[in-house]
Amino acid sequence: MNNYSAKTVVIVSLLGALNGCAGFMLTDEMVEGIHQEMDTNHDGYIVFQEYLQSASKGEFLRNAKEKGMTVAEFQRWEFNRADANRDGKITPQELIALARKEL
Ligand SMILES: [Ca+2]
Ligand SMILES: [Ca+2]
Repeated sequence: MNNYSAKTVVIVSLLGALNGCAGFMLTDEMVEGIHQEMDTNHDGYIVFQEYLQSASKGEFLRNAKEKGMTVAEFQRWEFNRADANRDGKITPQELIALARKEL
């Protein structure tokens, strides 16, 4: 569980970049590492269910409020931002592209 909270902080920083709460450079290798940790069944993709486990309810709620969305709306919106080709799976390449775009 210690791992889990460290991972959560990094992911919130990564995907929260648009909200202005990020600010440090992530290398491709670091993003790949984040992807591997979020991909809990290790099939090479992050699906929506795995994404939902990447942050606590409180963090999702805080981010949703900042955007003026419900938690469900925010989660769908954020997942779709990362899932560039809308196939329901986030690849390491898609996560790297998102990180490059936002940082
Ligand atoms: Ca997976
Ligand atoms: Ca995809």
